[in-house]
Amino acid sequence: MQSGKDSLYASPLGEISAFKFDETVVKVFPDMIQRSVPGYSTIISAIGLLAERFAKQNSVCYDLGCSLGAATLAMRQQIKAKNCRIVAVDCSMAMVEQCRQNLLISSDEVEVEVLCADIRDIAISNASVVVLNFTLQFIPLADRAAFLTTICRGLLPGGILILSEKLAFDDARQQVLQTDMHHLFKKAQGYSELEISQKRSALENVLIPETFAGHQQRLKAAGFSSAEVWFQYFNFASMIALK
Ligand code: GEK
Repeated sequence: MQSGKDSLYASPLGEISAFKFDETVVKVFPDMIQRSVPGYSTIISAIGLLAERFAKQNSVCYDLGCSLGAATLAMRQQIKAKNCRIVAVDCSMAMVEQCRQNLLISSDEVEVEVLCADIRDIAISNASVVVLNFTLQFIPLADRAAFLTTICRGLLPGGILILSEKLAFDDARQQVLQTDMHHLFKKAQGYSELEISQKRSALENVLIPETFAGHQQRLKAAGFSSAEVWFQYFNFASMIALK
């Protein structure tokens, strides 16, 4: 499938319905995420490098909320460990179908399984790497702690969770500044004021960001020994949590 330019919110919409990862989004997703998430490509490349370092022989790497498989592809390219496989999971059938297509384009030694499932329902075990690249923010707040505990239990000693999220800020001025800078980033990427504001309405109550301090505290409570930011570009950050 040819991936198109994201103009889903370019015309005035009478009623803006809650954002869904459906076929219309799948068609423009690479363009959408690239122009909406500052630093997205840098994070994807780094996920490959982190997987190269942390993937262990005979273990499993998970890409949870894999969308079209960008992080899976980066990991598949870099992993050197023998008999290591990747499990990529997304609950949007439209995403999963296209992800499977994208994975056909090159064949490597690392076996990949793409599952259509809710990431809260899958068993996680024998994991050396778990990736949550801008996915946790879509999980209901009340489910996040238990889900992260399941991930930590499924990780081998010395395993890594790569957690990328849109962040919120306790300080009101920081919150306004970082939000404004993200909007300026989107404008510089060619999105109009109307597109930015309609997309923001569609994501309200769907994407719930939290502060770094909140993430760090909960990761430690879930069993991780440390959690730090390795990359941040305005209100988008990627964290490394070590078991
Ligand atoms: C990337 N990681 O390109 N179970 C499974 N999947 C889910 C769930 C859930 N409960 N909730 C949301 N998703 C990707 C980008 S996008 C981020 C991730 C974004 C899936 C949802 O279907 C979507 O594909 C993905 O999480 C979030 O590196 O669009 O901002």
